[in-house]
Parts: sequence; structure tokens; C-alpha cells
Amino acid sequence: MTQSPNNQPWYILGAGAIGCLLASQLVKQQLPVNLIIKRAHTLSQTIHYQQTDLHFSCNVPIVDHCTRHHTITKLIVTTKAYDALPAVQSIAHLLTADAQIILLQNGLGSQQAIANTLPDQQIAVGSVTHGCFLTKPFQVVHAGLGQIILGELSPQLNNAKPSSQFQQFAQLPLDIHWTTTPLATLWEKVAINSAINGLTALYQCKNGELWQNQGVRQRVIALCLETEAILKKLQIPLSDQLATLVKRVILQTADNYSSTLQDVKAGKATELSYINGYIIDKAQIMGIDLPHHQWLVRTLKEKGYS
Ligand code: KPL
Repeated sequence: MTQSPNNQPWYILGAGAIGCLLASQLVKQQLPVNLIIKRAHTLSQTIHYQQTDLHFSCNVPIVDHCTRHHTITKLIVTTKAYDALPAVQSIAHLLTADAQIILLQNGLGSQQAIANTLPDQQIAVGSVTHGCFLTKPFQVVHAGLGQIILGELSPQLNNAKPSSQFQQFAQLPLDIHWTTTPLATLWEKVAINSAINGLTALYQCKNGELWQNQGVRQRVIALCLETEAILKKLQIPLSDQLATLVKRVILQTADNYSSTLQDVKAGKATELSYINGYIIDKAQIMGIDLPHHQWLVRTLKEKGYS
């Protein structure tokens, strides 16, 4: 029996906080979903979702990434940026030629690398601002309601509305918005993160502390000015002056530990190569030095954070 595209299951690659959040929301909408896990030892996994005093648990089938018994037409990739390309390559043999793929990585660079290896599939890229974390594997706390801004990567598919399977995803109750300029959205997030994340890792501080110390605040502003100059050259618009956007995010997330500081504390690799590193690479192609970004990346490397 052939399944209609709407009934075909979603597959999620990456069982971190965002992967578990999405899996739980798909199950809640009674949409079939599988989690793809390397060297899976179990056939299903219970995901616990918590948002303040709302709790629920759901069971999600687990698929090993080496399986040959599945055909994937709907894929969501929620791995770290540096894991995204190898993870997608590891399941590429399961993807149909018309598969629809949603990439939700931080930073920029990984999305284009995946699109280059999958020229036929339809790819949407997105930026997630929901605050969530795992208390244990598969136990996700949805601590801050945010948004997902999503759009198709391929310019000829620049529709104002999401196409078929993307529409199903866009209906999840996660304040999902569709854009025709997803790269500008991702660039704005990269620009903001590039002035916050690395500095919080360097000074081992909460986001809000970056604005409290005058010397550190000046570093934030210097990073913003360098990034803004590059974005101007690339003709990528921002919704406001970068320092204003960054100050707003710092104050709104004052009590947060940035994802980069959390990675450093957990002894994991950071995604800074896809944030500050991406901006430095773009500048280098144009023959421009970015002394503040370069200093930040170099100083973090000297401390052993990459
Ligand atoms: O996106 C973030 C991150 O930590 O990666 C911010 C907005 C800085 C919130 O912590």
C-alpha cells in the first residue's frame, strides 16, 4: 500500500533538545515520527516534555542510521552544525530524490555544504529561538517560548507559502513563520550570536553580564561594527542597527548561559566556526581583516575551545 505524502513519517536526525522538542510536538499532533540514532540499542524511546507545569510523555520509534529498511521523504536535521553534513551523508542512501529536508542548525555554512551534496532534494533552512534543554537524554524542558523562522534555500522555489510537506511542519504549535529570505534571517542571528556567544565563553559569564561591564560592552560593540561592515558589503539587510539588536537580545536573555558557554562547560566543541569563523571567512574572501573577531577566535583557541 502506498502512503499519501502527508502520512509518510518524519525522521529526525539529532536527538538533542530541539530534536526531542520537535519529536514530542509531532507526536502530539498525531503525526508519525522516527528518531534516527547512531548504533541504536532500542526500538523505541520515551520522550518526556515539560513546559512549566505541563508535562507529557510519548513513545517515539528509533531507527539506526545504518538501516536499509526505511525510505525517507521528510527529514529534519537538528544536530550541531559541525555534525550536520556527516550525519546527513550517513543516511543519504535512504533519502528519496524528492525528499524534503529541514535544516535547523545554528550558524551558517553547514546548510550550504549539505545543499551542495543534495542538489535534487528540496531544502528549507531555519532559525530556532525556542529556549529548551535536556535534563537527561530524551527529557526536554521547554523553558522559553520562541519562534522558528523557516524558508526554502533554493531561490527558484522562493514561494511566499511553504510547499506541501513543509506546510505540515509549519503547522506545529511552535510559532513557526515562513520567509522567502531565510538566509537573511540566519545572517541576522549569526551576526547577533557572533557578538555574544564567544565573549560569554571567554569571560564565563551569563549573557546579561556582557552589558554590565563597560570594557566588555565595548568589545561587544566593536564586534557588531565589524560584522555590520561586512553585511553592508554583502548587501544583507538587518532589521535594525546590530548593536541595538544585540543589546536587546542580551537584556532579554540576561539570565541565560549562551549555547557556546554551555558547550564549553560540557567539554563539547563549540559552533563558533559557523558563527564568528563564517564571518571571518566571508571577510577574507573580500580581502578584509576583522581584528576583533580574529582576536576573539584566536583567544578562545588558545584556551583550548574550538
Ligand atoms: O542564541 C543564543 C545562544 O546562546 O546560542 C542566545 C540568543 C545568545 C541566547 O543565549
